[in-house]
Amino acid sequence: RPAPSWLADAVLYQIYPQSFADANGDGIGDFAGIAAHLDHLAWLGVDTVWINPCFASPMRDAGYDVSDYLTVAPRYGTDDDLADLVERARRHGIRVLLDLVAGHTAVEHPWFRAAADDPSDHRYVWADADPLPSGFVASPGTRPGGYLPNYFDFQPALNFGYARPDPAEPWRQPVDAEGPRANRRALRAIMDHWLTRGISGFRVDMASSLVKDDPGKKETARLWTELRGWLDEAHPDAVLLSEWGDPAVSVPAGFHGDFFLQFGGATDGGPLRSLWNTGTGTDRDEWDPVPCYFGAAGKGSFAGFAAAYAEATEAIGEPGHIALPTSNHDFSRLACAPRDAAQLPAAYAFQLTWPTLPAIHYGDEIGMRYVPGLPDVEGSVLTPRYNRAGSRTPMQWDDGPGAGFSTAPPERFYLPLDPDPARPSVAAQRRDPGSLLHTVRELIRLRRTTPDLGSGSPVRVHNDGYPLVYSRGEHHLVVVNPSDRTATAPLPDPAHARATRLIGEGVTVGPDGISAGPFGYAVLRH
Ligand code: TEU
Ligand code: CA
Repeated sequence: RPAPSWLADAVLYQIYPQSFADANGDGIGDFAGIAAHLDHLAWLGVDTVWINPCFASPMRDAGYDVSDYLTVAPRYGTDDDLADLVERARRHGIRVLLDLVAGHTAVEHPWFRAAADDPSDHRYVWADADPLPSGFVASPGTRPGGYLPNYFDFQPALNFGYARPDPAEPWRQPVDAEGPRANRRALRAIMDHWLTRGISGFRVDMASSLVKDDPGKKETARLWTELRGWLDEAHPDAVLLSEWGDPAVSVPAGFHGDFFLQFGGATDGGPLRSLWNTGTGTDRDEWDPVPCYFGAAGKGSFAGFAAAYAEATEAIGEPGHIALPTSNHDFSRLACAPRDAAQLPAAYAFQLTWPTLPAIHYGDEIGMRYVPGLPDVEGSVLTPRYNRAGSRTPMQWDDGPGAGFSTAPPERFYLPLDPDPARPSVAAQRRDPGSLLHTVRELIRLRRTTPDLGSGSPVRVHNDGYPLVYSRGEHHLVVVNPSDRTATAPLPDPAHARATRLIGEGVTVGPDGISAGPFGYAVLRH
């Protein structure tokens, strides 16, 4: 079954619900807060939102530790509030995707509490062995042995079996054993529950992690193919996007898009960074120990990025199945320091004209920065150098003391606001037609009204040094210079000399070729 056609010009927006908007003044974002800001999203032009996990949870990993998949977390509202949000979003032309944490639960989940006391339970990967196999964590219950965690220790892996079962190691169960079968049924029931309530699909957390010791992820792919087969009957329009990292495997298994290009940047600065600047990051250490986004001179390897993209696209057989996020709740944002602001329009010009599914992490549309030095909140610490909380701070709606995020006193916010007195805001940028927010909006509008620029139409790269030069479809040429120096390239075709600029800054195109000033960009029609 092909991807739904609306995905070709979809622009995804990621909402970290804790931090988007707080409607009831308790210092934590909620569903009613999101509903109150749908106008902003519709004005910006996004048509799909993905909400990070919003289910019942002890919140030791921001909700990626689910204790009940069928009830929302009370801090965000009620099940009815979510239903109301989904309906209001629909009226704004916006689809809602939820986050499916398929591979693990919280230790507080009733399934795990039962398993920790019951040696006949097979919902989790449990070794009744002494000593425990490596990687296992000691039982918190009366049952001997211990369990396999999937991410943090308090996130026990659900048992979907091992690709290479071994009776001598009984926790290595076959994928068709009773526990894995029960868990696959549970996944169907969870998906069915929320799809029946009007959501459009899921972003699947750690989708590749389900079957253990699975070389090539063949058994994990088989599992998702089976689930997709069920969805095709029960909810044929449901969209599944994977956090997997290998679209050549995840897309044939039934995912419509894979967050492939979020990897490779992790703690050194995030998704687009690996494209923009593959340097070690030492160029910013003089001002800030936190990994950041761009290198001053544009040291990145676009050629490497383009090659990885081409290889993945060839394996899938068509473009449009790779998601390219600006950043997310795990990685540093596009901006870390004031000097990054000058580079953001060009980054967006690239993201919104490349044949990937663009995803905007809330706040990136105004250039909210990665905030260094925050406390560990809800499992956000990863390394001493990098704290995930820095990309999860409250959304900056206006220039008031609480940034329009909440009416609670800022000291009661669940995470501190960016303390920078010059922090950007939606209100200020809406008043300024030259702002990043207006540029992003215009680029989104262009993408969504120009089939050549959508994710379904292929790309032809003409120059993979600086400036990047590529064609989209028959009639569109894109020039992007990630560097702070003027860069030139030959014209791919003499006809381009007469091209019309649809949007851009700092790029000239003429009979002598293309010249792009520092961080210049242009989308041209010829
Ligand atoms: O992240 C899984 C994942 O791939 C991480 O290893 C990621 O690369 C890391 O956070 C880099 O900073 C997902 C969620 O996005 C994350 O927030 C959760 O903590 C994790 O799963 C466990 O559910
Ligand atoms: Ca609230």
